[in-house]
Amino acid sequence: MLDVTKIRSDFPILNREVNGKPLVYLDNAATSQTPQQVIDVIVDYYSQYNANIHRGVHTLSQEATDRYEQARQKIQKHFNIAEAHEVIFTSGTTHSINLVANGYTSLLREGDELLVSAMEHHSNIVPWQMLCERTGAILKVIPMNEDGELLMEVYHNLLSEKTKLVFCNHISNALGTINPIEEMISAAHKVGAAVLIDGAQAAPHIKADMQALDVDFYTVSAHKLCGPTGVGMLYGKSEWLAKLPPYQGGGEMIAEVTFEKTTYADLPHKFEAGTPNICGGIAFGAALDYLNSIGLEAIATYETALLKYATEQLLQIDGLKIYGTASDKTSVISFNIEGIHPYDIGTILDKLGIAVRTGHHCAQPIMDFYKIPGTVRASFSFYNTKEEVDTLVTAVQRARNMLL
Ligand code: C6P
Repeated sequence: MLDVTKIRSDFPILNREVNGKPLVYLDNAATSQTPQQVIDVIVDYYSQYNANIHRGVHTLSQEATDRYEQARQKIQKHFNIAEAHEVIFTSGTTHSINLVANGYTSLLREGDELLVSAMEHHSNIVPWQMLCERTGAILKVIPMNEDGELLMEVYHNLLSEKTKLVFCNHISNALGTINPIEEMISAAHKVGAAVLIDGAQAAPHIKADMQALDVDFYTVSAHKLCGPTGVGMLYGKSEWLAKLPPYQGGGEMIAEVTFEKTTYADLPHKFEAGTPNICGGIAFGAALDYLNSIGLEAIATYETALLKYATEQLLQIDGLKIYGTASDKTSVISFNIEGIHPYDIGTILDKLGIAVRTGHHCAQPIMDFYKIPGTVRASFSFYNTKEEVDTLVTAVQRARNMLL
């Protein structure tokens, strides 16, 4: 069991008021809040050892380099990654996916096929569409059913020796579906295709094991797991990272530069041009320490109970429909009330101190599938409580009464 009262005391922001009401923060899928333990690490960096890394011989630079590389090792350990150089620091999931998609330009031929799931965030659609435009490869969609579950039979039929890459989110940000990525990865490998899993929504809930999954690429954004914005990781198997050319040119990513020819640094530096988000990387490591001090299994159990309770309570409201009813699902509830625009509900909830996201959640194809303009999305974290769910339900009921 989690000691949620104690956990909440780690998050200073949870004490604030919004519009004269205690903040009820239910927009965790957009970004999570930051515990004092991580804030302290950020303050410590800027007040004690702010310096550029991998460059200076001076003490501050060495301290910063050590802490940054220790963070890489923490990430390696957390995701059970074979080699530290398979952890590439990026600015987040969007950057990670673009890095891979750009690298594939020289690896694809006209007519090659790429498979994308029907429930992707735009950041796992658009870079691949751009890649297809550059190469003449074809993007095919793995469809889903009304519950927001992928049609796995269709997926297996779509796979062929023409398939070069499959990409899918581990957990959908708009529906909460946990996708059967183990099955997807092993089936893709049978036809020789590589797999990129977008782990942006999964990392705060599931401790994904890169070696057990045997996945080729996996992406994470630190801000979804109690870390800062602007930093994340790309995991890539060494063999794939070696095949991909550098994404950006500049300092840090080179072995030798002359005006005639440049040779590139070894992994991971080949993909880390320029001064990185040093403080962010170190705080990313601290965020993983924080989550591990609570335990991801305990977090998942608590959030699943909260999801069940919130689902039951919200469904008591007349005309409320939930989008995303997969049997395997995490703590995201996307809903609408018949006859009311989601934006109007979100605006009233904000007046009552409740933060939710409204709109298409950067997943317009999902909204097109359900023929809706968007949803209200409440996403729960381990620091949310049953009482906050009750506050949400009462507020949604009130919004309904006002708007209908
Ligand atoms: N989803 C949401 O409110 P970045 O912005 O690069 O850290 O993450 C992009 C991203 C990629 N994939 C998935 C599944 C995501 O959920 C997100 C971010 C936020 O749902 C902000 S749009």
